[in-house]
Amino acid sequence: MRKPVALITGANGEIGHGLVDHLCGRDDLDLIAIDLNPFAPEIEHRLTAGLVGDIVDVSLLERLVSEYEIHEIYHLAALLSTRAEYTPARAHQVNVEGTLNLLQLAHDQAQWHGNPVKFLFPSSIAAYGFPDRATKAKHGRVSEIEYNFPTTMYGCNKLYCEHLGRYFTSHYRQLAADRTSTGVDFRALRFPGLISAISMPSGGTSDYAPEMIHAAARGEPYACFVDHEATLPFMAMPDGVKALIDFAAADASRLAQRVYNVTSFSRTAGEIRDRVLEDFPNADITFSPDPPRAAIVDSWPADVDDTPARNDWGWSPDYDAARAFDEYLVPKIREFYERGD
Ligand code: AKB
Repeated sequence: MRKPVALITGANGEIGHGLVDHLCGRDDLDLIAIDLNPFAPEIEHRLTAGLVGDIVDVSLLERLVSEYEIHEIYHLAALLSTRAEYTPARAHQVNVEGTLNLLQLAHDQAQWHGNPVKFLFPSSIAAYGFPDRATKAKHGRVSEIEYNFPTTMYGCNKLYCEHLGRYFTSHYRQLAADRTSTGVDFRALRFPGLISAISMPSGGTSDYAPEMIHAAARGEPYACFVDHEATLPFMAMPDGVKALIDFAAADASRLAQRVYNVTSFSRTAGEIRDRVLEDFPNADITFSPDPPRAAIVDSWPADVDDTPARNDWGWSPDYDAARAFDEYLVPKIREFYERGD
């Protein structure tokens, strides 16, 4: 008899640390995880099983379904935007082929146990592509269906996988004689720049915000790779986890779309620097733009319209900019470095 479980991929990552805390200890589903790297101790002991491996390895996924009955998937594993530019073929393999493997697994599992499989997919503001900063500034808040012209491999991967998830939910095997419901319940959130106090950013282009704060807390100089006017939407990591949990719990009948924007607050890099200096007055923060990385940030929206998420499934952030810094980032980052993690 296989155990009914929820599966997290990329559990060691920034979102994974927070999500494992929320998902472990559920009485309806045990929690298993896959990650390329060995699990951090604070994660591993919360898992029923942790498999170290690659989501592109079909034999690993076959081993998984031989032991577990998968009812929910939180697919966090991905190569983020900057890292993906240095290894685009590998990024496509992990971000797209890995996602396809898991969507196929979700379909097959749903056919086996006869229940829909919820597939939570963190997409990104990287799915957008403005031609330049002036157009971005003039346009302001962007809806899900505007400016979907990504300029990075990661953004292309995320946009395509949104469509792939929609296909598996509504059109997979549409010409089959014995066509039934696909059983895949794909749900994607386009996250802004997520800022975590307890895990280091890894390979993202929005990472200048968390990197700046963490460097200040360590007493190290930080040369920001965008200029002080560069603007992005951001979100404190606890809200990122909350959005995934609330979205997963929403009744499917309330969802008018499969892909939703969510955001908390937009800030320029200069405003973030100014806020950091309030708590770290000696922080050595300079601006030394790296033109190609700065151009990626300029192609992403200054703000997103998350009205559909608010209307359809009650999204609302707990942390605005003030609370994010006052009650989460500054105190938790100080604690993180004082503990010597
Ligand atoms: C990145 O910078 O690649 C990510 C993202 C905005 O999706 N943090």
